Amino acid sequence: MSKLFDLTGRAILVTGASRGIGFAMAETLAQHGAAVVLNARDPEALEAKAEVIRGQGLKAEIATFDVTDADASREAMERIERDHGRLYGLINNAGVQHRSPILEFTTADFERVVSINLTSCFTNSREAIRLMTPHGGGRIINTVSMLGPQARPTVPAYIAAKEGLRAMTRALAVEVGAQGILVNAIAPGYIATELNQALLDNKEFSDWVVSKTPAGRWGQPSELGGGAVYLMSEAGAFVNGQILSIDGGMSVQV
Ligand code: GCO
Repeated sequence: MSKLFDLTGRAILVTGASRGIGFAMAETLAQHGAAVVLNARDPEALEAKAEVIRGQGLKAEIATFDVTDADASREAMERIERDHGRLYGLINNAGVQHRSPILEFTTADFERVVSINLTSCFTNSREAIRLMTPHGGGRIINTVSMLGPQARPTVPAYIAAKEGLRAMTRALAVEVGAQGILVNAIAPGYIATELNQALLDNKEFSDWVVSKTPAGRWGQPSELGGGAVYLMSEAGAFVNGQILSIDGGMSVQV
C-alpha cells in the first residue's frame, strides 16, 4: 500500500479542535496515522472529542490553552517536542467570527477578531518554526476563508484577518522553505459548523449560499480533512505557499 498519505509518527497540533473544522481535520489526520494534539480552551470539550478519536483505536491528546496566550502556546508546543521527539505539524485553525453593521462594530470587536484569527497564527507559527527547524522541517497549515478575495457586509474584521492570513502564509512559506518547513492554507467555503449556525438557521442566507455554490449545498466539516492530510503528507512534499480552496466552487462563480 502506498505511503503517500501515511502520517504515522507525525505529531500534529490542531488549534480550535474541540468542534467543527478543527476537530474534523484532527480526526482525519489521526485516521491516517498522525499523533494528533487537540487544542481549545475547554478541557472537558477537548477530552470528549479526543475520546471520539481514541475510540477508533487512534492516537489523540489534548492541549488546553488560549491561542492568544503566546507563552502557553509555546509551552504546549515544547511539551509536544518532549513527548513525541518533534512537533511535525501545526494547523492554525482556531478562529472567531463577529458580525455587525459597521457603525456598531467597535474597535475592541475588531481587535479581538484580528488577535485570534491572525496575530495568534503569527506567534504560534514563529514558535513552531523555532522547534521544527532543528529537525529539518515540518508543515504549517493556516485555516483561511473563501472570504478575503471575496467579501460580504458585516464581517470586516474576519475578512481583513483571513486575507492577512493568506498573505502571511505566503510570507512564511518563502522565508522558511529552505529549512524544509512548508506553509500552506486551506480556504473553506460555507461549511455547516457551529460558528455558522446562525447562518444555517437563516433560510434566506442559507438559500443564498446554496444558490451561489456550484455544488449546490453547504460543505461538511469532514470534507476539510482530506486537504489537511494532503498538505501534511508526502503527497504535499513540494507544495508551499499555496491556498487550497475547499468550497464546492463558490469562490469561482460569478
Ligand atoms: C460568514 C461566515 C463565513 C464562513 C466562511 C466562508 O459570516 O460569512 O462565518 O465567514 O465562516 O469563512 O468562507
